[in-house]
Amino acid sequence: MTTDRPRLLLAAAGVLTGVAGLAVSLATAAALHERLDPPTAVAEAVVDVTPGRAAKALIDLVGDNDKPLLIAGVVVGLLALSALGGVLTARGRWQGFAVFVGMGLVAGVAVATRPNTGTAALLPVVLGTLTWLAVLPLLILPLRSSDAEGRRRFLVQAGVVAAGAAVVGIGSRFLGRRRRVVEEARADLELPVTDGVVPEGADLEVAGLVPWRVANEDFYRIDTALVVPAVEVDTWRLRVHGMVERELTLTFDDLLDRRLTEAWLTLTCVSNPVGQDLIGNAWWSGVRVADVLAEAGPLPGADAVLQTSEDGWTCGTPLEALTDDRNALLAVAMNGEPLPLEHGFPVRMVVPGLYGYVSATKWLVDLEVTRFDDFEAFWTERGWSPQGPVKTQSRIDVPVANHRVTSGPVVVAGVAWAQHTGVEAVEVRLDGGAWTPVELGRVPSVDTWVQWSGTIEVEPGVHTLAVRATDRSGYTQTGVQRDVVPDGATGWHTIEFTAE
Ligand SMILES: Nc1nc2c(c(=O)[nH]1)N[C@H]1C(S)=C(S)[C@@H](COP(=O)(O)O)O[C@H]1N2
Ligand SMILES: [Mo]
Repeated sequence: MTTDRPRLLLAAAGVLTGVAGLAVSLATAAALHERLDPPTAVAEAVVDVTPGRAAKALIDLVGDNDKPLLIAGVVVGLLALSALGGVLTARGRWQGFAVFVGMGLVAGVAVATRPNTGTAALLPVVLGTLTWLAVLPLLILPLRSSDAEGRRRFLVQAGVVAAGAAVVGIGSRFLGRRRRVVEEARADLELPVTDGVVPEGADLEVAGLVPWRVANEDFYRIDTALVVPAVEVDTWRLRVHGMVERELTLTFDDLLDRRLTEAWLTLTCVSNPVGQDLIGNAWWSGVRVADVLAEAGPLPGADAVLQTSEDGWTCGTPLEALTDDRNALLAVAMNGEPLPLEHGFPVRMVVPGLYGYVSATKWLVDLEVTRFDDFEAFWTERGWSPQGPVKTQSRIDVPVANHRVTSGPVVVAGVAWAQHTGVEAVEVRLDGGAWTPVELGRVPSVDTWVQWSGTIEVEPGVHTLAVRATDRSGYTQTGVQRDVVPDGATGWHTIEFTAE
């Protein structure tokens, strides 16, 4: 009896059903100020269940600005399955319903397994799924009769559903967005910090060379959060516990009551391939982690601090690096401003000499003094090394790889880094010839990158330029090319350019 029902209309009924449920669930999530709406939770879960290397590739892929792509993919998948659900009702209504119930279950599991989600986070999924189950029969029943009257009734119902979804969708835009609230609080926050003055001679000001101080807007961003956590200053707490004499819980004001330290510090990502730009230098203001840990009193036997962010990301840092004399900071400001939300507002950690994945927790809320033997953290579970000291590296910014220059004297420039060890010398090599030293910018400490520049003579033709740094421990960068997994890339950045 149902074979002549037009498939296209059934698919349309399915898609419209999908949209209606989605609108209801997004509106519910917004109304509840949930950090994660169901499609975002599914997208994050996809990243999470993807093992090791594939996860890294995925995060690289969606890395900086392309996160919305993954969420868009989830929504497209949802709509495609909704269309299928509509079409399947021709075979028996339960088959169509099963598709929607299945999607609801997947979303429910994804939301429930996200960190820091209470039962309230499931409400958007539940209401969205109920909407699906209510709307689907409403749309397919009129299509039972294939006559003009049935079509007319379908169009009327579809119009009503579409209008309802639009109202819900637009309405939810106006609901208070937590992010906006936190952005406003951040704008009003006055911190007792300074802007930092770039030291004389640090920035060589060569055209095309990355500025020595990287502006907050230009600073690289790496994290697993698809939605930037919006953490309110008033409710923020830092808990310090585990193997300590005294547990501490600090409010933001408690933290600011302590002595503030400010320092230039270069942050680097372990996933930075040779020659790439997942690195930046900024002026950080915050409280020394060592001061806070001293108040808590780490117990003998502890060798690590397990850090946890508001969104449940974790990393393990050597206790030593947080208690020795280096400026490991609970940072509240970056380049003289409260941390941007993307960079960990209101408090993150930065540790000179360690890659971000083992030290630089953004949206930090918890420090557990513990032992490396007793835990695994987000990236170590995925095959990355528990220890992540920054490897000495260097990069050529000028000339740009594969560009053309005029033959004769050619300016070459770039950056080199060996945080907390310091860069001693940088050399370049043209066309496999002799290594020649270049000049270094003046830096305020061993914790920042160093700019380098020089002039080389080049004849017309295609050339190869390589760079290598020697750090203050006497180590010269190896030419052996190694990938970023498990503890950072090695090798000399080498480019080709043409002189004419
Ligand atoms: N909460 C949280 N903090 C995090 C991460 C993350 O995924 N989640 N990634 C870390 C990594 S791998 C790096 S390299 C730095 C990057 O900091 P940035 O985005 O401010 O440059 O943050 C670290 N802190
Ligand atoms: Mo990283």
